[in-house]
Amino acid sequence: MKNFQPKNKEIKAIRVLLHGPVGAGKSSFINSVNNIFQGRMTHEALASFKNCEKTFTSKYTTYKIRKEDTENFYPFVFTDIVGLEVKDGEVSVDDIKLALKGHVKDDYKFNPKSSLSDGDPDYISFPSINDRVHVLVCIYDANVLQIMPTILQNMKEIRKAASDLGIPQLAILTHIDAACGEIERDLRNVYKSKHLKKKMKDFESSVEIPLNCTLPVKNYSYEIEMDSDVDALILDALKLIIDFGDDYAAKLRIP
Ligand SMILES: Nc1nc2c(ncn2[C@@H]2O[C@H](COP(=O)(O)OP(=O)(O)OP(=O)(O)O)[C@@H](O)[C@H]2O)c(=O)[nH]1
Ligand SMILES: [Mg+2]
Repeated sequence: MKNFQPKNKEIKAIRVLLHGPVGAGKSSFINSVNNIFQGRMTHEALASFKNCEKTFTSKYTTYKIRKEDTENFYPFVFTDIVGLEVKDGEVSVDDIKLALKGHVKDDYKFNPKSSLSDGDPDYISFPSINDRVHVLVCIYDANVLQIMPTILQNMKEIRKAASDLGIPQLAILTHIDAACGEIERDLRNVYKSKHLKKKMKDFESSVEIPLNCTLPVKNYSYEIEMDSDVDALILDALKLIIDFGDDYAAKLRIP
């Protein structure tokens, strides 16, 4: 991953958009990736305290991964999007659709009352192929028994918009340590756990993302030291995400 370069020479960085319910582990995933590349614990994307009901992330912030001891960054970036909160109404589904096409400026603060529109200072009227999202990743907590129908509906709508644009999609199942005792005991049991397998199948039918595009991950959360078993699953997921995004970005041409 350290040597990755986008196939399309016009693309500066593969843009990964993470979306999913509040507390699913979007920020923690970005932190986990950053930890691996820095070789130590980091907290760039600030994960929230457990059981935080309101979403903690509210800005359209792009996170870059710095190359160790340099001023340069790796050619992939992550946008950690606001949790799909339902209490405040129609949230950001429309904004997320705009983000997919590259219309949303960095640091835009989501407004649950109204969606972004042309003319707003945070609206990019003519997005470049670098502003666009190249791969969409849905993040779910493996312990949530049933995703709320409203959230599921929002997520479906976002995925449909991505599909219409041809943007590839993956799902990441987090909190797998808390989902199964065998996995908590030893993360290497991840593909042996019948319980997790069933969970993944259930998710496949409810979110309609195929099993071979669904990746189990345990984010760094309570650890104070790096752990190679945690890294292995994060890197498996990251590799697939970047490959999918790179294939899509390779087909984009400057208009
Ligand atoms: N045990 C465990 N805890 C996790 C995992 N992933 C995230 N967490 C914890 O779950 C809580 C929520 O994680 P966040 O990364 O803040 O979730 P988020 O999706 O960014 O949430 P919002 O920004 O509020 O939408 C934090 O306390 C994390 O430490 C995981 O894989 N295993
Ligand atoms: Mg967050």
